[in-house]
Amino acid sequence: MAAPHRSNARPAPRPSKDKPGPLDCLEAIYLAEARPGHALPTPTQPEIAFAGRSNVGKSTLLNRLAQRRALARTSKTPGCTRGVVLFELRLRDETRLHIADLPGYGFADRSKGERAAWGKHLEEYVARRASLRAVIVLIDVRRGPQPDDLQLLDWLRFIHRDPIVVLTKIDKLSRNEVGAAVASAHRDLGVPVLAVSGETGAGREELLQRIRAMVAPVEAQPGTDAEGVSAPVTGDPTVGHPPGTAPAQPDALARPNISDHA
Ligand SMILES: Nc1nc2c(ncn2[C@@H]2O[C@H](COP(=O)(O)OP(=O)(O)OP(=O)(O)O)[C@@H](O)[C@H]2O)c(=O)[nH]1
Ligand SMILES: [Mg+2]
Repeated sequence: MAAPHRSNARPAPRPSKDKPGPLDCLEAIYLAEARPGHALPTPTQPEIAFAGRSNVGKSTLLNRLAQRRALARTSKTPGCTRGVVLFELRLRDETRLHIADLPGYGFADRSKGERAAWGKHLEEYVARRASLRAVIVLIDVRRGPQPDDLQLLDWLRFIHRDPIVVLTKIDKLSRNEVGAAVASAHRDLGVPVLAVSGETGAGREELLQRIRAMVAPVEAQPGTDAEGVSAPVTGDPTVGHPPGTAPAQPDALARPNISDHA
């Protein structure tokens, strides 16, 4: 376990011009960090994860969703987030969820052995975490999808994990340029694409609405856990998926090359 993050359970400070909204974050708490060889706590809430290249703005966006300045650590130096870091958020509308901030890929400043250990750790988290409802894949709006992003998206589809693709840092481009980038990513990836800025908060509500839909309680089916959050981690990457839709164990070729983790 690494040094604790700052946690802050107080209501978020809001500029006085804002009216209270249902998606205001009333509580945001650091729960745990797991590095290779360490397990996360047993899930108690539906979870989503932030994935993407190093420095794309995952931790900054998480802070923006939580309306906290320094809940997750951020830095302009790539490789800031070093473990799977778990937070709990409670919104005004009583939505409760966990968000996992993942280390970025595409950052090769570590030994080959360390990167391999990281890749395995993250693959296991994404494939096996029973409470994981969606993976938010962040892509820099100025660069568009890179080969490692495409590999990750392919693999997520292969293991039946729902990706939400989000273009970040839209404050860096004009409105027209952002529109063109969203259309192009949508065309290339074949999935809906959201656009956000962790810096200004643009797109926060739309993203939270998508997330809220993904973490909403599902109808209980006989013999299943409705929330899918208390199933044990069994080593089966298909845990948490409806029976009959589970894919075969992904083979090495289908896996993303996400071993460049910090
Ligand atoms: N202009 C602008 N800068 C951003 C935005 N999001 C993040 N940044 C900056 O980008 C840098 C990286 O941000 P992080 O949130 O630490 O990136 P990360 O994806 O968590 O990085 P790793 O933990 O290394 O994987 C920081 O200097 C942020 O201030 C954004 O939406 N707009
Ligand atoms: Mg980070």
